[in-house]
Amino acid sequence: MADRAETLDALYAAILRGDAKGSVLHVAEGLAAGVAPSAILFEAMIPSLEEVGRLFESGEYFLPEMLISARAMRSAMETLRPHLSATDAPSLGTVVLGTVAGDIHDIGKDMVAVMLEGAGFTIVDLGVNVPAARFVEAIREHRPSIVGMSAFLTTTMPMIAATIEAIQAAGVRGTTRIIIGGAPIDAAFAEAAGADGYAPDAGAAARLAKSLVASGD
Ligand code: B1M
Repeated sequence: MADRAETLDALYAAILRGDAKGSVLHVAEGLAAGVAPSAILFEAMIPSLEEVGRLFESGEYFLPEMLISARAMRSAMETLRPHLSATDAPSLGTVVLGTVAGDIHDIGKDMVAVMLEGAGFTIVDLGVNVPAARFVEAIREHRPSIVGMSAFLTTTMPMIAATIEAIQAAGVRGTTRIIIGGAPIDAAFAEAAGADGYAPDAGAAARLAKSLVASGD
């Protein structure tokens, strides 16, 4: 049987070359060998996609390579997800989550969904390219404790502020807390956009959501 480091290296390499079958196999291999699901995610899967981003930036990867690596990541996530979010605790409340208009990246947003679910929230995932009006509609329908928005492109960051404005203009913000994230987002942007909080990664998003619900802030 392959050891921990070999399995994580093989998974990293499989996502990098866009090998979906291999990615699934190595996740299963890691789980069977007792590697913690969070280690599989944070030590192999995420670093591999970060490398994909670097290769794209340096012109060594093009859109098709980025796409097939993303597909391999998705397949691996499908296998890993049940092991990350195993909780029978009563719901801490509802989180409405989505990637803002103009942006179709969803891997990071899906990880946030998995971690929030694992922390005990009920998730209403609006998907990607979500117009402001759809967030407003979902708040009316689901009365969430938290609304979470992701933006992954510098060009779609302004849609976060626009969506928050639309939520306020529609008079539905009430006690709903808005948290945001995505690679180009930081705390200063979150404050300027009128969000209640920002988290740099999925684990931090779950901790932030829990603390906002607990404090009633
Ligand atoms: Co895109 N892409 N992409 N892409 N892509 C990036 C984001 C980019 C940084 C690559 C690069 O140049 N290095 C770059 C953006 C540059 C910029 O804006 N300055 C980029 C570009 C340019 C583009 C296109 C414009 C390319 C083109 O068409 N020429 C295009 C845009 C399409 C669009 O949205 N309109 C595009 C398309 C694509 C694919 C479709 C091929 C694919 C997406 C597949 C998918 O998501 N289903 C793709 C991919 C895979 C990437 C990279 C390589 C990986 C993204 C990813 O999944 N990362 C990415 C480079 C990179 O990130 N290194 C890149 C892993 C993920 C775990 O991290 O997404 O940061 P991340 O999510 C984290 C945190 O941000 C945080 O938690 C997550 C988990 O820890 N987080 C939150 C996320 N949401 C949160 C919400 C919260 C809190 C925390 O609260 C609610």
